[in-house]
Amino acid sequence: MKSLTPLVTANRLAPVPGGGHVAAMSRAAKIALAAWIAVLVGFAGWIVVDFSRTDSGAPAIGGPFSLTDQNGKRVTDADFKGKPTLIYFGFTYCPDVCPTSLLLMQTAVEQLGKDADQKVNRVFITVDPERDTPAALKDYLGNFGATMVGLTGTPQEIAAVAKAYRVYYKKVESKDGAPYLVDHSSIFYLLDRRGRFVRHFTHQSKAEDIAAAIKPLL
Ligand SMILES: [Cu+2]
Repeated sequence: MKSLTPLVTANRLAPVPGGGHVAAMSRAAKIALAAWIAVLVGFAGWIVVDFSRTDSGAPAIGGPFSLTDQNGKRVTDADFKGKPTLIYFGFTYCPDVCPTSLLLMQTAVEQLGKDADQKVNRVFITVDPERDTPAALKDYLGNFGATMVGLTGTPQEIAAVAKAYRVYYKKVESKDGAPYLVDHSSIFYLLDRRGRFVRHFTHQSKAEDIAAAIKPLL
């Protein structure tokens, strides 16, 4: 077991007297392993979204935007302050990922109580402004609860907000004359009451985990 001593030293865990060596070493090994897993998981997250940080230490995700909601009203990021916010980018013609994501968003918020949809902003921002007019968003979002906000804008406005949130999207023409699709990253952004990015989820996240992350922000 002495061969493990350098690991203990490297982690600055002094061996404890009275046979505590083994426990200390195994704890150090666990810490080292956990640190590695954190590094690997962090790296995997970085591939999905660039979580580079600003000088102030806050993640460089999000920022001001001005868009049009499903009722034709202009809204900005400031309109969502005061409540935690879940933002998802997608498009109404999306065959599977977006409906799955919007249902997950709804389920997560429902787990916070029956009037939780009044306490959490749920925002769907289209990456297909060409087809997703306010009327199209209104029609579509009616399937996912009354308080879901749908946002669209000019192609330039959508490009700007997608860039701020590090969202990838790309139009893909269909070969058989079917409506085009839009490849897009599938990420939920959780913002606190002041509109600051807290963390992200994907459509494979569990509703319970999303609800648990929102709860302390209420
Ligand atoms: Cu989609």
